[in-house]
Amino acid sequence: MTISAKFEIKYFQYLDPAGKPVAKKLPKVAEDRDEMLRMYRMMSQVRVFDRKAIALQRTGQLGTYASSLGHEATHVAIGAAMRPEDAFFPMYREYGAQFMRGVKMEEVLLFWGGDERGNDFSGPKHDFPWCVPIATQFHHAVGAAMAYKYRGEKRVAVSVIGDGGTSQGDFYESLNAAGAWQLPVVFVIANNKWAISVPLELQTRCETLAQKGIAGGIESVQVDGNDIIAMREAMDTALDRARKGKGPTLIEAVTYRLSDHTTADDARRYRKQEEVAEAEAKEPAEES
Ligand SMILES: Cc1ncc(C[n+]2csc(CCOP(=O)(O)OP(=O)(O)O)c2C)c(N)n1
Ligand SMILES: [Mg+2]
Repeated sequence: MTISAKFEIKYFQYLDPAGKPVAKKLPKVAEDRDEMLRMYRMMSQVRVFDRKAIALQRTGQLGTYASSLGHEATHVAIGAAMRPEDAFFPMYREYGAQFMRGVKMEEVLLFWGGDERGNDFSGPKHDFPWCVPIATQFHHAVGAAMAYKYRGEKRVAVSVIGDGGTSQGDFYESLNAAGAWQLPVVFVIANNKWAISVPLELQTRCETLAQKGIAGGIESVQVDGNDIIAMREAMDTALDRARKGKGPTLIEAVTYRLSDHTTADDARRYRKQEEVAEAEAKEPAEES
């Protein structure tokens, strides 16, 4: 017996849960005070927005709402790293990324209030609208990336999927096509440990979600999704690779959904308060 192939998944983390550096050398972005402030400011803003949106729903002024509580570092780093000419293919809770790209808070509220004009949001017109059919946004991103490669444009398609979404056929098909054709696309898995009431351990027997990209021949990494520096560095590296024609990257951002799935859910019915408390201690935008 010989070994045909061997793989490993690297894990990137620069900050501990208290925000103290754990690595000897930090990436360059950590020295850019203005950029770090821009990202932290947005993490705070999106958290305040989130609280307000839930209050609006609870008082009957918003139809329903998918919270982004706990995902702030993952989302903000995505939006902060992208260029305007790149295209973003969201799912339904990545407001931090979208605000960074010029989407307005009132446009998110219009959408969740059932007004389709919310989908005609500010920011780059080539960005895609919110996508509720799980995992289909990965196909859209692959299609756009194919066009960029065909036309020789130095643009990157970026999409986000949940841990639950990685069980969908669309997810695997997208990884396969992007790997086979070496497309300029960055796939981010926001692994928040839950797909509504289904915990990650019932979703898959994979040790990491990042390793799902290996089968597609894709550069695949796992990152502390609550660490804005690690997330930003992973995005910068992936976008740079894609722009240089070096192909796609899959980033698994390990985070936690601190909220209910949406305002139509009550997570207390299916998960333990101790687990949530443990995750709260590691959340990315601690309020004092
Ligand atoms: C194709 C499809 N099947 C089922 C649903 C219903 N649904 C909405 S959200 C969701 C769970 C998604 O979980 P995950 O991918 O982990 O994303 P999260 O909401 O945790 O960010 C499901 C099954 C859907 N929207 N689309
Ligand atoms: Mg999830």
